[in-house]
Amino acid sequence: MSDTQPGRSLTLSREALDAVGTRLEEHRRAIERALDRFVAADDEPSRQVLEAMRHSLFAGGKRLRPILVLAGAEVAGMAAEAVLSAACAVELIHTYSLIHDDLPSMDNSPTRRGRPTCHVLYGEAIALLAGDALHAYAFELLARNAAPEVPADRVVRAIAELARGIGPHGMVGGQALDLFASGEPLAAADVHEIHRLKTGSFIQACVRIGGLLGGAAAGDLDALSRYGKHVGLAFQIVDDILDVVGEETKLGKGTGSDAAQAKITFPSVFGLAPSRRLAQEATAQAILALEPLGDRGRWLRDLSMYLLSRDR
Ligand code: GRG
Repeated sequence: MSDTQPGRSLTLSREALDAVGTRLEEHRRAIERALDRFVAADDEPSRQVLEAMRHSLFAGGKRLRPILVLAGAEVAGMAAEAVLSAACAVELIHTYSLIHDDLPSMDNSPTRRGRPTCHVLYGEAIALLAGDALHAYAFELLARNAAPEVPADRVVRAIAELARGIGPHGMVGGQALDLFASGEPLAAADVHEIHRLKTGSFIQACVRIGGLLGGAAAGDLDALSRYGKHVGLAFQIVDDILDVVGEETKLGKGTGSDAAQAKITFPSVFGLAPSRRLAQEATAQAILALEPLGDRGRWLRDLSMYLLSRDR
């Protein structure tokens, strides 16, 4: 994808892209190990619910949201290890949202990430409970953040941040608007609003949770908020574009599902080429937001460019 502002490149060199990929892989491994500890295979009164939770949790997700928690904390100078349980908490929330989104009463999806969805394997009741259990356990994990360098008042703010990002003023609100909007003619502002709530507010909360737990100064937190808002929008637009032009084997799901369900997406409302431009603009805005952070914003900047060029 090309630049949107003179002198400001949105394209990483091949070496820089590889370096981001390597770093993401390291983070992903650390998160997978922690998740495997936190949601252990033998640690639940209901074997079925636990199996269903683990089926969806260990299905090859990109772990973007936990990585953003770690990145937000890094900006504030906090080590990844100290916020690892919070990072895992947001992945539990993400997994709950996908399980519920796939249910027959919502998107009715038979596959996700190339595997049968939770309700297809375990039935609807267990899938609902697995989502509920992940949701509850996420808040338990966040509240139990045990690192001594993270004071309790920061944990309380992070809990409020997560609840806000995924509740009626965030992900759930956006999901409801999206469900009721399918097939309806919408104004451009409505499309932005649906996606800001459904995807953006949770992604923004993840970056802010890292910053809050790390004790970021007000100005830094403001930069992280603006970055999270724009990168969340760019992420959703690229997701919509990939549903039109992506490769099914890489995505682990069929493409064209949004169009088949008359979903409100950026390409369906604005067209493919304008959607690409919107994703570039949102990424440029995300990078601009990092300017006050100087070198401390470098990893988040590279990450936003990597996400713009992703193919899965
Ligand atoms: C059910 C309350 C409730 C909310 C559902 C997450 C969601 C809201 C709907 C899923 C459909 C969708 C495409 C949402 C946009 C967010 C998004 C791009 C989700 C996929 O996130 P990735 O790409 O997934 O990070 P992986 O598989 O990598 O974990």
